[in-house]
Amino acid sequence: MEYRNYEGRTRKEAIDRMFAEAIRENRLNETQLLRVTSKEVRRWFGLKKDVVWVAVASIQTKAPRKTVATCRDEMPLFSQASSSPEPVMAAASPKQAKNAVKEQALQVIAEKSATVMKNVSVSSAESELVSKVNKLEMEISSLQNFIKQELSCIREGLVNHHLSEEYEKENEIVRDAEIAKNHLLWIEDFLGERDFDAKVIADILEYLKTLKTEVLIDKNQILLEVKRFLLSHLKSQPISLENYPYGNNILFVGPTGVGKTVTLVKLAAHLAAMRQKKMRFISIDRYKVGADPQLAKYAEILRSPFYEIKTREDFFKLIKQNDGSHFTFIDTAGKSPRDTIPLKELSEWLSQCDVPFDIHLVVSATTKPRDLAFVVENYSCLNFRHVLATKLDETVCYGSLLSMLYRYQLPLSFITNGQEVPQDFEIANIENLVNQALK
Ligand SMILES: Nc1nc2c(ncn2[C@@H]2O[C@H](COP(=O)(O)OP(=O)(O)O)[C@@H](O)[C@H]2O)c(=O)[nH]1
Ligand SMILES: [Mg+2]
Repeated sequence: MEYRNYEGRTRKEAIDRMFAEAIRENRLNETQLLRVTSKEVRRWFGLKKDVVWVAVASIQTKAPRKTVATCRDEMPLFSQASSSPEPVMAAASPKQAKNAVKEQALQVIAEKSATVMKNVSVSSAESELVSKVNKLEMEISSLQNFIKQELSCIREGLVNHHLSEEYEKENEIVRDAEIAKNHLLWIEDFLGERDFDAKVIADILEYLKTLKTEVLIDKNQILLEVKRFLLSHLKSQPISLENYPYGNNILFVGPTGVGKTVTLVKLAAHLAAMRQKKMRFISIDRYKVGADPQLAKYAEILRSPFYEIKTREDFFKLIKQNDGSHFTFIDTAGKSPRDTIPLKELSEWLSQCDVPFDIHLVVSATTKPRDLAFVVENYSCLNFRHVLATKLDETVCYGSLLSMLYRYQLPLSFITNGQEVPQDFEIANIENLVNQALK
């Protein structure tokens, strides 16, 4: 490889010169322009500044082709010498002839060594090029390997990342499912501790299992769902004391000692006394145990008539007789809810009267779920319209009462939460009760 500079006053001139020379020397293909640069030169003893453009070209030195002539050149010295067209015989004397041959031989040797030198320089440039190409090839292949390795690393990394994400997700699902399962056990215990009935708990769990795991992994959300479930499944009933819509003959039934008599007076005080309505009290005593003296006393305080009834005839007569009372409050005295005969009798009494009765089944909130169910079933022959719950102040577990209302789809009319007459008495608010029950 050879490098040459071509100068010109312009860039074009420098390049043109390079091409002109290449054409002249018939080596256009071997000439390659490497770069064109400009430089400053000073002429006229440094007085004038000029810009000169320099084109730098590389010239590929060709390996000489093996022509017939070069083959001949490569032939052994003496054979070439013998085939030389120059006749050695032209010498004047043998000595001269000998010298001539010697001279000719020297000339051939000189020519030959020049050719060899030329070939040596060509072949060294070639081998340099070949080694450079080899080196480049090696570099390219090592680069390719490097890229391949890097790509496979990246691919592997991506796959691993994806797999670990999937694994994490699966783990999370399994973990959440486990938490949800534990929370279902927790809510089961929670409701059981608050006296909810097993059947109601089973229904609540069945509902909860239909919800998404996201809900079930959060205890507060579970409580909200239980509340929602209960509120949507409990029967509610609008009650107003100012405009009581269920009739004027109000009858309380229920087990002994739950607070019927006291609560009847409380209701009378709110419903009639506060509204300045005339009222009367009747006590039905089927067991001949004697009417509750409390009721007679309260009737006296409220300046209202009080009647104690022991026979059906007396009852019919009294119900038919109108003494001008706006409300009739009827109390019942009993021994035990197991004794169903008097309940059936009372049911007949009521059905044989033409008057409609607004019957409240009075139960204590402290009663166990099974006992409450038993009471409801025994008193069902009386077709009571509502349940009235007493003694809410004596328990913190309203599960039993709510379970009964849920199972039998009964509405709650009033609640009492203390012995004070008439204060400890309220219209039932199911939402409040559910909130309290789930505390
Ligand atoms: N702590 C509490 N005691 C009540 C409540 N209601 C009634 N009682 C009491 O329960 C007892 C029985 O009441 P009573 O009216 O005679 O029941 P009855 O046999 O069903 O007529 C009485 O001592 C009442 O004062 C209440 O809401 N809370
Ligand atoms: Mg009583």
